[in-house]
Amino acid sequence: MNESLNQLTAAIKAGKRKIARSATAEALEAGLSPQSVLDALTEGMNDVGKRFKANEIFVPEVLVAARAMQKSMDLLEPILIASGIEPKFSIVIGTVEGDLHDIGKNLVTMMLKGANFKVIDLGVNVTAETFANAVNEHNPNVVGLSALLTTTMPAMESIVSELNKLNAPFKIMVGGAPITQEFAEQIGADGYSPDAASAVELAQKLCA
Ligand code: B1M
Repeated sequence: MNESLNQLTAAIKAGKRKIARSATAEALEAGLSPQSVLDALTEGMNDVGKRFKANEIFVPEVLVAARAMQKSMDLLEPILIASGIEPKFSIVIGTVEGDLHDIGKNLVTMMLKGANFKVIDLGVNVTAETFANAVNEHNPNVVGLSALLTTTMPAMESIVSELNKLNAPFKIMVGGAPITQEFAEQIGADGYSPDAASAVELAQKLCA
């Protein structure tokens, strides 16, 4: 592989923002394809996801890697769009109504972006109506709901129930500290994941 692409992958893994940006600029100036730069970036984030899942690294390291990824994406995204290379899959994501916790949801969002998902992040305290409007507007492959409070689990249930009434071909995935596989099944979600790395694997599975 080209030296600047190797450097980019290594910079993402180590969370080195400046190097990620300069390696991206170098690769693009050298005429390497935007897709090959994206692949190098995704390889770095994949590795971060695997190590996070294996408890070899923790939230701060993932956040630092995600910021390095963003520096690279700032340069890459306009070029990807101009070349017609669009993410294949999209996800609408948000923290459910009544719940203001977003650190975990943001981590999931960053990892999904690193896996080349288009992410429409609705933020926190998101009502069923806002989710439904976003589904109608963006026609996503997946809708992701996050909840951190036992008191907002009923909101998750009613949002899933409302979304399941929509006549659209998307899947619903849920997560957050109090959520379990059993709860996900009980409320009619299509999948549950316990952490950000598994969330990417689940989203990919739901899109397959
Ligand atoms: Co709050 N809070 N909090 N809080 N807070 C908890 C969750 C709590 C467990 C603390 C405690 O009492 N021990 C408790 C909930 C208890 C319960 O429900 N049983 C609690 C409470 C009670 C409250 C308030 C009610 C406190 C009060 O005001 N009396 C209040 C509620 C506000 C509201 O939401 N309406 C409140 C407020 C806050 C802050 C605003 C101060 C702040 C949030 C800041 C923010 O998010 N911007 C906060 C924080 C930081 C926490 C703790 C300390 C940390 C949560 C966190 O970010 N974890 C938390 C206690 C704890 O966990 N130690 C606590 C790190 C994050 C990376 O993990 O979010 O689990 P997590 O995300 C993981 C996975 O769950 C998964 O992937 C992520 C990454 O691996 N995941 C998904 C998450 N979403 C996913 C979605 C997916 C897939 C996977 O698919 C779509």
